[in-house]
Amino acid sequence: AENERWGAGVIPYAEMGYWQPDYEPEPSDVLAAFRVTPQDGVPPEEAGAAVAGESSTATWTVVWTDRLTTYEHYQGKCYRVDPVPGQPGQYIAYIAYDLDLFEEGSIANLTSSIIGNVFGFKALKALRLEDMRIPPHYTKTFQGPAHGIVMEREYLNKYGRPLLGATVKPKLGLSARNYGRVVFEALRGGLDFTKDDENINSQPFMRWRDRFLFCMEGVNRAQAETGEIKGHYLNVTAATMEDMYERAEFAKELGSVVVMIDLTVGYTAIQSMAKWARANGVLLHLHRAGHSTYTRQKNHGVSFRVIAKWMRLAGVDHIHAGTVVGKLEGDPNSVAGFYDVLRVNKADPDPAKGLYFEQDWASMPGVMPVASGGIHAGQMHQLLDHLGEDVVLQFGGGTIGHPMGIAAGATANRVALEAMIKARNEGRDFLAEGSDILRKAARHSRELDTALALWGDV
Ligand code: CAP
Ligand code: MG
Repeated sequence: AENERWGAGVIPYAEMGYWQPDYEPEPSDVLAAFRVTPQDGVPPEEAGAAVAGESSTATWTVVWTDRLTTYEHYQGKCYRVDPVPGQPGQYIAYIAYDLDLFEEGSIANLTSSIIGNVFGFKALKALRLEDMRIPPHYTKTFQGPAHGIVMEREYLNKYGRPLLGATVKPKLGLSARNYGRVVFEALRGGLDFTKDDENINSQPFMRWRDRFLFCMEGVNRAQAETGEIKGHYLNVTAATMEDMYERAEFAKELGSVVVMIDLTVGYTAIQSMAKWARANGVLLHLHRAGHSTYTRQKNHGVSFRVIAKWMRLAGVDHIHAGTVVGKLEGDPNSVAGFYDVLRVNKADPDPAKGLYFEQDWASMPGVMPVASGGIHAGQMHQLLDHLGEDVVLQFGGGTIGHPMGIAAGATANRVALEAMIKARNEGRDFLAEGSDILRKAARHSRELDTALALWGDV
């Protein structure tokens, strides 16, 4: 019967030793939780074993050369399979991988195993990598954030509140001088950061060198006017590493505190830039461009919480991680889980937040999460409540769409934030009293008053 299902000569992975219900994971094992949806007739243990096998040592049949290795040591072991309540046909398969399966400090190597082949398996209807436990033994082989949250605040000399930013809009088409004007206006109005958009690189309407020059002119003028340290995330995403390094070097020469890359550049390029960022004392912002193609479906792909773990290891200082209240999807519990992955040093499993394992980061610095996408000043109390203090709140439309102009949009955000932080520090229930706090602050700020009139206070 087995052979009928799999074809002649095909040995079930469970029988090859990839299903080991008695296995107790070692503290140094890398663990993964996969949501598997087996094809009809495929037992869930076999599906889990197949994933364990194909993501570690196995192929579809026993090979003679297995005997030339201590193969039991290298086999991925599916040690538990649980049905998912309320989702018939779906199971969570837990797999343990020996540390020796992975090259030290390489996300490319880790992912070529864990997500390399398994998502195309015929025996599965769908597969989703929900979470991973990265043991300290492995964590310690990665650089981690170039600087991290604590050091970022020291560079910027800004403490005790979320940082404020804005993405320059329209996304494409502005000339360099007009682009630099937006940067200057938003920063002088009260934001800490402005940002290139994910798809601004070096197009015919604005080449990168011109953008960098005019942006940094805006940054420097805003710093001189406000006495605060300001930054513009200069996107150095390009076709080759040589181009990325050239752009990053120029950004540093101009005195930029931060450069930016997109997730689309790939894991190795991200790790290279993280190394560059640490060596050069420049913060590294990562835009998660493209992630939804594989993070959004609930039964297939890779959860963003796993991407967030990989990116903390890879060494970025900032990563977009969701807003809860904005224009893009993201439920409060999962987003809270993403933020924990980025900021907390030691976390216990928390099913509500989608955290399947304990995670000990062994003091690896935290990554500053970035909340961006359709948010505005009228949501300040909700944003502070959901996302906490160590976060960059980015209002693109919510700054540049302000009827009184860009600087006024920035001021509205800064006034709203400072009013909310003050209320919180006084021990008030800022969430319940949020609208009230905003409206009172707006009495002294025409900028905030106008923003609330246009976008509302929820
Ligand atoms: C936001 C944004 C960001 C998205 C990314 C945009 O603009 O610039 O790219 O927020 O999503 O292009 O939509 P607004 P995420 O502030 O004007 O909405 O942060 O979830 O990765
Ligand atoms: Mg964008």
